[in-house]
Amino acid sequence: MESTTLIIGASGQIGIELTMALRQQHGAQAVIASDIRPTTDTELLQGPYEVLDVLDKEAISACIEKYNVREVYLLAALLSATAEKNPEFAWKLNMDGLFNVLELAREGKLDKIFWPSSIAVFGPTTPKEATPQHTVMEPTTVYGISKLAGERWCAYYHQRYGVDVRSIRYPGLIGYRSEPGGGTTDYAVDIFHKAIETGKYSCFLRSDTRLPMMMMEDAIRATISIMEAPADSIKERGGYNIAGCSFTPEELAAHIQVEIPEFEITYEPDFRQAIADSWPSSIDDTYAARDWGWKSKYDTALLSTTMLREIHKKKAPSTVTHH
Ligand code: AKB
Repeated sequence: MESTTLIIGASGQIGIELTMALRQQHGAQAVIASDIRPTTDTELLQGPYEVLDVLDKEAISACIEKYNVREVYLLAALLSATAEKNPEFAWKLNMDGLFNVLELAREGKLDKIFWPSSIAVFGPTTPKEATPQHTVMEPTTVYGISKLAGERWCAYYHQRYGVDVRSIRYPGLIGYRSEPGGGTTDYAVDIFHKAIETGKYSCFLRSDTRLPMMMMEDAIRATISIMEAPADSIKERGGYNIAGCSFTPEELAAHIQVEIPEFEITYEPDFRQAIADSWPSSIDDTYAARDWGWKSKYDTALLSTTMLREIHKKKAPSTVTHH
């Protein structure tokens, strides 16, 4: 049987798009999508789909055997805002899920793993501008703590057992195909939907909160390129900084107003403000550029026009205007 790739957490914001991209590249049967619940998503059902709990190591092992899986993308996790509401479960899910997959690789059942880290590994004592690859890391959220610990475990499994695990510190990801799920950067997706649906948006972060962000297409390209890079070019076995663009809610609103002049934004910061305040505002990604050729394509203006155009298309397929 041909070897296959397993995506755990395929129904999530990154999972859906990554499944589509990898199936496009390798064929639908070569990519096994899985998540904790059954799906009705027609994209995910284009190829094999399994109900799989990342906390059930035996079930993952059986799935690996059934499909001759050699590569795993482990995307199941609680994101920053949701994790703060249930810290104990967030720690369990984010850490035990990773251990299960790292252990299966150590046992020789997998050749390669992708595990997502995040800008949440940084904290208030980290330099905020052009945050370097190697710097002070004192995260204050349970999500950030789990990502930092996860990075260290990935590096440990690589160094001690030779496990080929690769990771990226994603910034906020902005896409039009899938909904974000419980992150602090989610406003930058919701704002486009609300701008088109109602012309108004109430933002849960302050107007001047600058955060690192990235168009989903860039993020998927980064994920596939780090996984395709030769093993000896991957020097960082924790997580790589990657940069897309950085903006504040006020700046993003101004970009939207270029195309929807009547768009109005108001601000009602909630508990997510403190999370955002602890994160960098921009990222230095020279290590990713040097080691595996990373370069982003989307600036804030292109991100904004792409989001508006594509969401419009989805909502009113017959009245599309192409910019
Ligand atoms: C979140 O906001 O929790 C995520 C992230 C930056 O990891 N989007």
